[in-house]
This record gives sequence, structure tokens and C-alpha cells, in this order.
Amino acid sequence: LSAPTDPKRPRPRPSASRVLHLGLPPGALASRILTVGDPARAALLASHLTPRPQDKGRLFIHSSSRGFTTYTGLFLSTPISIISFGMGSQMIDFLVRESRDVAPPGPIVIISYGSAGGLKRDVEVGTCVIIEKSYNVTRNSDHWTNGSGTPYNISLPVPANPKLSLHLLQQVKLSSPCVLGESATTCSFYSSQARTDGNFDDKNGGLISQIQKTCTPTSMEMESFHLLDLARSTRAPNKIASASAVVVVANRVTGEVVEGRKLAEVEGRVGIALLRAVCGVDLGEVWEGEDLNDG
Ligand code: R1P
Ligand code: URA
Repeated sequence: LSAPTDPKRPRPRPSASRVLHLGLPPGALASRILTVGDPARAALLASHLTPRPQDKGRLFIHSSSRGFTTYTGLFLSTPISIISFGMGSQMIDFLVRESRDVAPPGPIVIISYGSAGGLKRDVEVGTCVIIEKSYNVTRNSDHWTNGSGTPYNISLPVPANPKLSLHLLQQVKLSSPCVLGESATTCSFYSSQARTDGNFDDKNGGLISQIQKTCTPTSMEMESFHLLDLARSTRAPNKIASASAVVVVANRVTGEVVEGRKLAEVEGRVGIALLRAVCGVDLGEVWEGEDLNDG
């Protein structure tokens, strides 16, 4: 590892020129990033890209040893990167911080696109939800240690970039059912998403009603909160605008589960709409009213 001696580059790198977990050198990323959990979804979206001139006829692709795969190319002549990260908030932390290290200077946009559980009876599976704000739902280990608090904590909400979210909603609505909604982002697919398992003392039998008393989420997934939270913490002039879109694959209230062929069809259609949205957004407009020179 190179020593983190330069205050402008405080994170360790595997070499002087690549960030540690994404494995990317400067110049590998575009200012517009669409991120997904599933590597197959990333490959599907990347099939719509063409190579940048500097990549000599081949799409830029890099798979890192830590589970990130990055594609950079052009969508309708606009540079864009698609990054698959696997699952969970910690992978989002690597993705956002290290992307910021190697992306072009200036504002960037990161949109996440995933699947989710549905928490509203009337939102059918196959519906796209644009997440306007997210609550973090986390297992409170102190409750198991000494009985303090409740088994699960629910944070205050963090908003997505409102202009970006509206832009995504308008684009996706042109081709697919799409609503604006809140999300519960959880620390586990199991305990904090209220999936009961007799082998574990998860104390989560009342969790869905606890969540529904606190907020009105439409979806439940595992990354949006951290993306929105980190993005709002970025400093000008390298600010990140972020928003999140999910497709509901299982309705946790009605028990309805999306059928495989329908899911593939919806995922593809929403994916193209999001590529159009990310590439069509005006980076200056997203931050309208904010002083990007005020670090
Ligand atoms: C759990 O199965 C995973 O599915 C959702 C959740 O956020 C979590 O990462 O995301 P993806 O559709 O991106 O996999
Ligand atoms: N992803 C999740 O995190 N939860 C679900 O129920 C479905 C997809």
C-alpha cells in the first residue's frame, strides 16, 4: 500500500494510481454514475453503452478483487459509469468515497438502482419507487446486551436530491408504473426486514408495525439511506447529488411476489429510463441555488 501522506488524497491505495477497493485509476469514471447491486444487472445496462474515444473501441471494464465491477462508456454520446457493488451499506461507503477520489473534478451524480420489498398494499410488485427520503432501520445490539432501548432503532429521514428524484420520476413514468415514496433501509435482509427465523432470537415480530407507526415507507431495501446520507455530506466543489430507484419484487403486506419474466422485462425497461435520466440531467440544474464554489 502507498502511505496516505498527501492530505488531498488521505486514503490508502494499492498503488500510487488506483483506489484500494474499486481498483480504479483517475480518469476511469464519468461524472454520472448508475450503481446497482447485482453484477448481471450492471452487465445488462452496460450492453447499451458504446466505448469512449480514449478506450480504442473497447468498453472500459474493471472487476476489482473486492467485488466491484465498473463499466465506463457513452450512452447517447454522454459519458456514464455503471458500477455493481454487491450488497449493503458498507459497500456503498467504499463506492461513494473512492468514486469521488477518481471521478472528474466538479459535481457528480450517483443514482442507485435496486430491488426492494414493498410495504404498501396498493403498490403492486413490478412498480418502480423513486425514493424521496430514507430511514435507517438498525438492530440495536444493546437491547440484547442489557435490555436497553427497543430491539430496532429507526433514524430520522435523509432526503434524496429533490430535483434529481423528480427528473427520475418523470423519465421512468414515461414507460413504467412509477411512484415517489419513502424507504426503510435496513442493516439486514433478515432481522431488520422482519423475516422471522426460529433459529435466531431476533425480536422482530412487531417490527413492521413499529416502522409503520414511525413513517410511511413504500419500500424496504439495504443501501439507499447510506448513499443519500454520504452524498449530502460531500463538500463543494466536488458535491455528489444522489437519488435512488427500486423495483418492488415482493409485497410484504400482501405476500405477492413478482414473476421472473415480468421482473426481467421491468428491470430492463426501468434501467433504460434511468440511463436516459442520468445522462439527460443538467449537473448545474441539480444544484441550482447552491454555491458550488463554497467548500
Ligand atoms: C438483498 O437481496 C439485496 O437486494 C436489494 C437490497 O438492497 C439488497 O442489496 O438490492 P439489489 O436489487 O441491488 O440486489
Ligand atoms: N431486497 C430487499 O432488501 N428486500 C426485499 O424484500 C427484496 C429485495
